[in-house]
Amino acid sequence: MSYENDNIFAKILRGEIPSEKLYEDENTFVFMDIMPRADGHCLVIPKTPCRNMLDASPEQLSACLLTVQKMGHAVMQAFGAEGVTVQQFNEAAGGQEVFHLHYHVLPRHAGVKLRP
Ligand code: DGP
Repeated sequence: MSYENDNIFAKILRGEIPSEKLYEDENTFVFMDIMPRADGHCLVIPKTPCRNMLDASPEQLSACLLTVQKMGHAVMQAFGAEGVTVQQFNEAAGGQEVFHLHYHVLPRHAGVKLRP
């Protein structure tokens, strides 16, 4: 499976459609999910083309996971969360809808379920 430049997250990276940016560094970009399943639900993506985790280079994987960790700490502090769930989907059969690698970072509170 190849990378397609017209996916929605590529358009966000190019500034062609708006997003609510939380964080950015040389290699990664973080923005709020448009359909949040928890307050503070955000997405971590690499700035370079990558279809999903199966397609990722070691550099893309490590950059994303370092930013996921950073955002985990940040959302726990910002949203008073007691934990963080990290989700990541690969290919349509694996639940992926947008074909640019992304990690969901979901602040969690004890006893509160994720919204569908
Ligand atoms: P998935 O590929 O299954 O991990 O789901 C894609 C996620 O991306 C889903 O939680 C909704 C989010 N999303 C889809 N389109 C947009 C968009 O245009 N802007 C933002 N901020 N998020 C989007």
